[in-house]
Amino acid sequence: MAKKYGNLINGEEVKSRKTYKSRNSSELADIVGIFPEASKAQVRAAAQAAKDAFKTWSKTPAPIRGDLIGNIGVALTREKESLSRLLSREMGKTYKEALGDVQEAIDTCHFFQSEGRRLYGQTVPSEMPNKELLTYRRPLGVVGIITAGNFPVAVPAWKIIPALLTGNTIVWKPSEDSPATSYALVKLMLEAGLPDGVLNLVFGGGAKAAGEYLIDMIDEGLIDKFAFTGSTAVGRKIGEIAGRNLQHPTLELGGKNPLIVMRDADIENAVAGALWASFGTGGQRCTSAGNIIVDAPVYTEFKKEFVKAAKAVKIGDPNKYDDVLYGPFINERFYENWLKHYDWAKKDGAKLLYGNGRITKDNKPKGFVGDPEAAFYGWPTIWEKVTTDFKQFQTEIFGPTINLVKVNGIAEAMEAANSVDYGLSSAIYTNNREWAFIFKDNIEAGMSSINNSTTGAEAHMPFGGVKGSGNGTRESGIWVIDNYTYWHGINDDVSGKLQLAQMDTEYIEAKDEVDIDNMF
Ligand code: UN1
Repeated sequence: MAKKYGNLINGEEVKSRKTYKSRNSSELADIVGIFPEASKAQVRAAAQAAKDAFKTWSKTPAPIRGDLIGNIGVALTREKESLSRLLSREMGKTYKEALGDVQEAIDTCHFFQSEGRRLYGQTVPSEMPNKELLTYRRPLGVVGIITAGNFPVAVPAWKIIPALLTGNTIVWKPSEDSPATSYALVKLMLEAGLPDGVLNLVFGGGAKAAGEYLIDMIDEGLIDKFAFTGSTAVGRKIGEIAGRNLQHPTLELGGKNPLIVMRDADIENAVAGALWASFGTGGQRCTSAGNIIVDAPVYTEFKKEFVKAAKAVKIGDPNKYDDVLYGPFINERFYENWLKHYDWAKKDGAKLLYGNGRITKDNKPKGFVGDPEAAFYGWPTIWEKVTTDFKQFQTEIFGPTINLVKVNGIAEAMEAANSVDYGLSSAIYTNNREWAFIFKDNIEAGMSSINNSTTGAEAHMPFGGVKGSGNGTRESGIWVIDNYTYWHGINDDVSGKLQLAQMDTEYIEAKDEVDIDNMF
């Protein structure tokens, strides 16, 4: 019998009247746990607890908060394998990738542990004598967080760790696809010593459920900052609500990431990068490749090698087979959304090079291992004869599918790469310095790789996109700190009299002009 878990509000486990089951993505009959659907009153109580806890947490010295982040890193390191196994079971990514997901959170802890001993402000010279100017970073207050299920540890950690370090308190609503992993993560964070109410966890769905209730708390005045990873449509809604409350949310939204292969590329390396970018995590990364843009002289060679590599891909339950490239869809909804693009392709006239919809007992690629009907698995799918006006070129599909787009030269490659409404990640394979420079200088994206996949951002680099991929905020590294703090400028006047800036300032007047022509 699966166990029932509660929301974690103010340090207590709080059950809800309504519940739902979290299932093993690779074996739907296996129930990981039963989780609550938080009511609006419970979400409000969590936000109120966070508001109350802010009073003391924001005054806890930053080095002490940093030390606690260090404790979280220690707990995550100790439980790295067990948490990764749980993550892999619940969400369906491979164990190796799950280890990477957890490692990204550990790296984030390492980075922010020592940031607690920096969190620098500035001392700034005043234009007046006996007056000092200083700047301080101040926390924003209560942060509402909603995250997706594809990176259930790394992506929440990118938000939670810097928000805590800078003195904010939190209500987190994780994806309904990964509640057990989220619960375990918060338990480890609480174990590290977080006072009650500093980090609260509420479960449930998005629309007309915990996610929407949490967004409602912005208008109720209980949330001071929102951080969201998910669809562009929901991001826009959060942006509007935050905007009318004069807040600046962190929005990490969709992507349709181009990977360019130029005529001089190392084809073997490009095929390996393209294969991983397209089918790694079953295409369910926001950094997954969406379109592979191939320079005409190597199109045929690349296509041949790429299709050959796709045919050799091993797919199956990652909990049973540790050498699969990818596992199942996170859930049925992801599968159904992915399947629709077969119709779009037919309508627009794309040519199917490889793939055949859902993997079943009677319809499976050679590399499939195990029982395909224990969950939802998709064929690695490759299309060609796709142009930039096709729906499948423009739309984020979030599954194992990729378009090959033939272009001629760097100018056409750049035009195709920039012709989507998204701008998250991007990649080029070339050894030509000029083409690499043109790519770097012109690509409309927040992140770019030269001779590497579109995925694989490191934990201390700025993560985020342009255009439909976000609102310009960045996660990770030093850049994220600006999103969880505001700058407070202080004038400290010890002159004992009223000194008026600009007006009482004793500027030194210039003397008679020097005239070099008449000097010699
Ligand atoms: C995501 O898919 O939301 O760069 C995050 C990468 C990972 C993070 C992806 N480090 O692919």
